[in-house]
Amino acid sequence: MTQHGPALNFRDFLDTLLATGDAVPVGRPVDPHLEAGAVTRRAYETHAPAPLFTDLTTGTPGFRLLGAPAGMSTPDKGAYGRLAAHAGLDRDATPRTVVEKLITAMHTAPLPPVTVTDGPCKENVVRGADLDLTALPVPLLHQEDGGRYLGTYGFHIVRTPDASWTSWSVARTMLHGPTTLVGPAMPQQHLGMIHAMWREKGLRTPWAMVLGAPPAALAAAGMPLPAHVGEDGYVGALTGSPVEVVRAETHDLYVPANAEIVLEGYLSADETAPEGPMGEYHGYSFGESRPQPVFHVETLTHRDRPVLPVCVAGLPPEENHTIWGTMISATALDTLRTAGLPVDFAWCSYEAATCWLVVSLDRAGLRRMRTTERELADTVARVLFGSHAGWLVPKVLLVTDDIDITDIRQVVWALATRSHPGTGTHTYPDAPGIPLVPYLTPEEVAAGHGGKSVTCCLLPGQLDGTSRAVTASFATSYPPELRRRIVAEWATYGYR
Ligand SMILES: Cc1cc2nc3c(=O)[nH]c(=O)nc-3n(C[C@H](O)[C@H](O)[C@H](O)COP(=O)(O)O)c2cc1C
Ligand SMILES: [Mn+2]
Repeated sequence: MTQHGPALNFRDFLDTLLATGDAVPVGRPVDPHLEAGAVTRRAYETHAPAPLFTDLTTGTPGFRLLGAPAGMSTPDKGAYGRLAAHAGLDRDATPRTVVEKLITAMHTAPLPPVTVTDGPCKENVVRGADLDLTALPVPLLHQEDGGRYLGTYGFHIVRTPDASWTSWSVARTMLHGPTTLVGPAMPQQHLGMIHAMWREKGLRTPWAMVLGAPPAALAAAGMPLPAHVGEDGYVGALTGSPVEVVRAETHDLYVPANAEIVLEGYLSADETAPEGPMGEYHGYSFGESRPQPVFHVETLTHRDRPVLPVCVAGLPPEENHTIWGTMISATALDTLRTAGLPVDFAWCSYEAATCWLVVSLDRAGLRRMRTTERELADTVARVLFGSHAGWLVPKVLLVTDDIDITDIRQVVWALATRSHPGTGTHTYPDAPGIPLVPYLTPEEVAAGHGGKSVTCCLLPGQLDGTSRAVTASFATSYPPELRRRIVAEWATYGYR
């Protein structure tokens, strides 16, 4: 018996998407070389269902690809339906419901995984001379890419040498050879931290990568939870059920038992190879490769007719925005609240490509702070930019809670009408940040800090409650009784 349900079983997640029409079985042969990526790209950009490619023109027969596993849908289907399923919620869940559930789970006791002796991920075990990753239908996602990417929607599993901390984290991996992959392990990310611990001992890092993982596990692995917090126990807290894991074939790491595909091996201590370029989350490809660590695969295990999920990074919305951005929103909101700031909500607008976080402030709480704009911006910067999640966020926008920050039109209106071009933006050149941000100078990239800001979208007087501004809109400019009647009788005005 393996555990079921869309949040804890990728195959069930896929079946639910197919049943609701939010995934489509692609009924024609498709080439993994660019064609699957192009179809997936178009699906993201038109909010179309996730394409399930079952008939691939190259690669080991039986393997399938699922593009856009957490792409956006059209509102009639539940725009955030695929995201919501990752958090164990119904298709019609709002961003706020998802984020609050993620935060509640952060304050719930971890529910560690349970070990089972067998699972669907062991239906096929490939090793030795039979192992050739290059024979799999690994897609070339964009014509600019420096290689074929196997791991775009999977997570790494590593454990500290003292076994006190197991980390599940999402980061991309590119094919390098028949049994090798190459990909980033940044020192600020937990994969890089744990890799450094093994390297210091002169040892290679036991490693596994899970593809087609339980969606809740993938989401947790894309979430900047603090160091030494196990994402595996967080998934249990989030879903209310411990994840079923099974021992790897090659070493003592444990992997989700119902995963579609598992790669087992090690991360070599010092070996690197060129990786990239790849079309990335910010919406650009920079046309150069960088040396990154090499991952050695000793064993491949997979389900029958396995499904490889594929994220084709680029212009929003794709999973770096819908999953990563939402997970950053939750951890950042929790950090700001815990610091005692009067924060209503925090949201990485998908349209901003995980390059900004909008924070809405409770108006009464803001007045009680008796603060200045400068002080407020500095406090937010200090609290946020010093955190693991805040390292990922280059720009912050502050607005009051009359703005629904999950509606980009309202955010644009606030940014245009409330932030002063001369005094509204406060910069933090010493704050450390992720070096992948497109506008950073080479000097800032090398230094590891700079290019970070807090923009206050606050009208004069909004801090002390003396602002005379009243929004002119349907919601605010008419008596409630009149609005209710108009809505109820809308068709009688000639509207269908
Ligand atoms: C689809 C997707 C792709 C991602 N790709 C990378 C990546 O290539 N490198 C990286 O450092 N982080 C990547 N991330 C973000 C990390 O998963 C995220 O920052 C997470 O917090 C890292 O785990 P850690 O906090 O345990 O280090 C990606 C996230 C998602 C959802
Ligand atoms: Mn972590």
